[in-house]
Order: sequence, then structure tokens, then C-alpha cells
Amino acid sequence: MIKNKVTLNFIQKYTSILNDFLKTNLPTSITNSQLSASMQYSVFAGGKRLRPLLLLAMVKTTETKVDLNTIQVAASLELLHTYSLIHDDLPAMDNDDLRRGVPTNHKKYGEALAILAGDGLLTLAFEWLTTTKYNSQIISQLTQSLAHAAGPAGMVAGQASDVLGEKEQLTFEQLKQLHKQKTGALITYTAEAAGIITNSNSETQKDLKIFAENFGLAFQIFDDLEDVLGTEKMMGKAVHKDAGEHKNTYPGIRGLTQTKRDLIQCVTNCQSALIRLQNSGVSIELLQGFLEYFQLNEEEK
Ligand code: GRG
Repeated sequence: MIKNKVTLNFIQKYTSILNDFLKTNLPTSITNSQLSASMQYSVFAGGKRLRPLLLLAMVKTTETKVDLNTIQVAASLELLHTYSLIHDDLPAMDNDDLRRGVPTNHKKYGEALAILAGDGLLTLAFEWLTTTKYNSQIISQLTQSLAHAAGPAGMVAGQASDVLGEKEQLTFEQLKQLHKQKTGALITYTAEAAGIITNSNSETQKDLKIFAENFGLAFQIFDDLEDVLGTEKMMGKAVHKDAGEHKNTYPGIRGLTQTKRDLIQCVTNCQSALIRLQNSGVSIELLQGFLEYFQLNEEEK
């Protein structure tokens, strides 16, 4: 999928560092053994670690060293992301049996424990975020930014619009807003967090944010496209589900051809933000490699 050597090496190195951090610190943070098994099941179910990796890549791009505190902030984001997936899969929400090719949390541990595993991961994310050795101003800014991104003006609002909008046809603008909140907010947080940690100037922070906002939208558009074009084997989860459930999706509202154009536009916007960053003197190769994620294979084009 991704061929850029700089990005590939970075992903390999930091996925391993993130996984080690999670393996060391997650079990010791939970006191109930069944809850622990349920939380660990989803955290170690084979996620790509995309959000923490993006956060670390942005820190690196601004030529700031990634240290253990940065890893802890990145890992806390993965906990929060995992909570959102567990709750999203529940019968009351998307009612999914498979995620990442294995049974969803509630299928394996039951609904009660799945809800609690999500609650545990959400709250632990903030515990980890607030116990780094960054100074109190950075911690306070990171906490506010993550709470805003994940909460009722961000991801939770997007999920509410999704669940409530299922029975009606959304307009394109409503769909874009839904995606911006549901999937985009956490990805945009990666840029905000990197800006806070590195104390970057306002132009750099602005361009990182434009990159992340467009990356987030591209990510959701790509997921919608794969749901139409991909196979269950490729995706590790049920596909063609959105259309079957009359969900509001990019292909459903925009049509396939325009959806592919929308994806290309988002990637172009990401590239323009990177060029501006490059003009300010930083190397953009690492972040450029992440854009290769959005390549459709030959049959899908
Ligand atoms: C339950 C409050 C609440 C929110 C759920 C993000 C979300 C909100 C639901 C996920 C819906 C979904 C499947 C969107 C498609 C894009 C997406 C977020 C996919 C999952 O993220 P990946 O691909 O997952 O990064 P991995 O498995 O790699 O961790």
C-alpha cells in the first residue's frame, strides 16, 4: 500500500514502540481481570494505529524529538479511538459482528462488558494524557483539545447525527459536517496536539490543521468507497453494509464518479498544505507518504 521508504520505516518503528507502550502500561492500569481482557482484546485486535502515528509524524515533521511523553499522548489517543469503535459496533449503534476480521467486543464479551471496556478506555485516555511530564499549560491545552474533539461538539455529535440521520436523506453539506465531526475531529486533533507539543508558529499550526482536516475527510470518503468497491476478505469486516442499510454515504449522495473526484480534491488539499510547510523549511516526505493510503487499486479506479 504505502511505498515511501521514509514513511514505511517510520510506521514500522513507531507502531512497535506504541505497541510496547500499550502492552506495558495497559494491563497495569486495569484492576478487574475480565474488564482487562475485554479492553486489551480491542486495543490489540490489529488496528493500524493511524491516529497516533499521524500525531507522531507531525511532531517529527516540525523537527521536534519524539520522546516518551509524546508516545504517551499518542497512545492515549489510540485508547480513545478504540473506545469509539467498541461503542460504534454495539447493537444499539451499528450492530456489527466483525471488526478487523475478528468478532467485535460485545460478540466476544457481551454488551455490558463492551460498554464498560469503552468507558474504561475513554477515561483512561485522559488519565494517560494528564500524567505525562509535560508542563501544566501543555497538559491543559491537550486535555481541552482532546475533550473538544471527542465530545458533544465533535465525534459524539457526529455519531449522534449519523444514528439519528439514518432514516432521512442528508444533504451533501450535512453529510460533510457529519464526517468532519465523526471521523475528522480525532484526526484533526492529531494536528492540534502536535502544534501544542512542539509550540509551532501559527502558520505551521494552520497548515498542519488543514492537512489533518483534509486527511480526515479523505479517510472517511475512502472508507465509504471501499465499502462499495471492496470485498469482505480485503476489509476484515462486513462490506456493502452502508447501501443495504440506506446509510448516508458519499457514494450514495454524490455517486461513485464524483466521490472519487472528492477524494482526489481532499488529497490535493493535503498536498498544498504540505508544500506550504516545505516552503517554511521542513521536510514533508514523511507526511507525504501517508497520502499513499488513499490510492485505489486498478479494479477500483
Ligand atoms: C461511538 C461516540 C462514538 C463514536 C464512534 C469513529 C466512529 C465514531 C465510528 C466509526 C465509524 C467508521 C467505521 C468510520 C469509518 C472510518 C473509520 C473511523 C474507520 C476505523 O478507523 P481505523 O481504520 O481503524 O483507523 P483501526 O482498526 O485501524 O484502528
